[in-house]
Amino acid sequence: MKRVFSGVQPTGNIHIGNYLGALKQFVELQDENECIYCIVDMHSITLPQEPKELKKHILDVAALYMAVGLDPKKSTIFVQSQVPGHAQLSWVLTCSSYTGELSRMTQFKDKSKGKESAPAGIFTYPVLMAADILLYDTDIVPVGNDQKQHIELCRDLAIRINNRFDKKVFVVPDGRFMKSGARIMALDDPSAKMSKSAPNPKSRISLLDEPGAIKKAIMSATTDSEGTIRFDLEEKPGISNLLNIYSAFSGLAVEDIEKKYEGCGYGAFKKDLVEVTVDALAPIRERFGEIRNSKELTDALKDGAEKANAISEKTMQRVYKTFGLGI
Ligand code: ATP
Ligand code: LTN
Repeated sequence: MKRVFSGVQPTGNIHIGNYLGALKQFVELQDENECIYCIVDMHSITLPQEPKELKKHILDVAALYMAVGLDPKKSTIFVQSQVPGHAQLSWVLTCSSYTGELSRMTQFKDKSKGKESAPAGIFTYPVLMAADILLYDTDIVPVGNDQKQHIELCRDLAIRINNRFDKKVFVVPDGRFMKSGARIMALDDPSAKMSKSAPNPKSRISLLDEPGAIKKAIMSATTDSEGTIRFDLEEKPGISNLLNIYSAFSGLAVEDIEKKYEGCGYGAFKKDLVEVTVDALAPIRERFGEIRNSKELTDALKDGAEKANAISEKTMQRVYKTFGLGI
């Protein structure tokens, strides 16, 4: 059985990019693997969060994990800050990281914009992510495409430390990416990734959006003037993004969807995509409502933190011993 680990930040409304790129894989993997899914609240404070909002968002993400189909009997679900091992291992890994490699991370460059006042947390963010993964001897990390560089860094750190001590201190993990959901683009600008923080709410579809909001976002999505439904990332990024979303929600191959809509206009295609999306999200919204304020949710997180701590403590003993820390 392989060990799977991944995390989502509690920074706002989870959108269909997060779902199709990451959460959908979480569910697929839970039957055949030992899965550990984290709500990475310590990552979220790399940028200031309003404490009350953060508390709410942590439980929102946990409830969404369960609403999309994660079963706490099969998967371990917990909140990162409840397991001290993440911060402990992060420091050890920080001391094995190079400032050069961290300054080359595209997410750091995008978010810091070269400013002296950029928080140091955005610089060391990928090290904390590597700690999350290595703490659990993870084999597989299901994520969206935007995390490829961070996974590479995590692998480099594991290999570097294993080589230094000439033994397998850490398992070297592999990323896992979806075929049609790995990179969902913004609906209003298909050159940018769909994001929780973009100012235009019509740029994204959140998992808890009402059918009316879903319709508005899809019907106003940016396309092109050619009028044919054809997958072409270079020439037709808007339509290609909608085809990806259609494919990921319906399970149909992109080629089959192209055939289905041969000779049809964008209006008809978009109308059907609204239906496909609304149908896919309705059960998630319903289950979220049932679970969000339940004892089932808080019990699952308590149980998850206990299980995670048990694994984490073992790893930290091994790591401290390897590095000669403690007495
Ligand atoms: P955002 O940029 O949307 O604010 P994020 O990427 O900073 O979110 P998370 O919420 O932690 O941060 O992402 C959770 C998971 O969703 C990650 O595996 C990430 O790769 C994936 N993901 C985020 N955006 C997209 C997207 N547009 N398409 C596919 N996967 C995505
Ligand atoms: N960096 C990720 C969130 C994240 C994560 C992780 C993903 C934090 N720790 C460990 C997978 C494994 C993001 O911003 N999307």
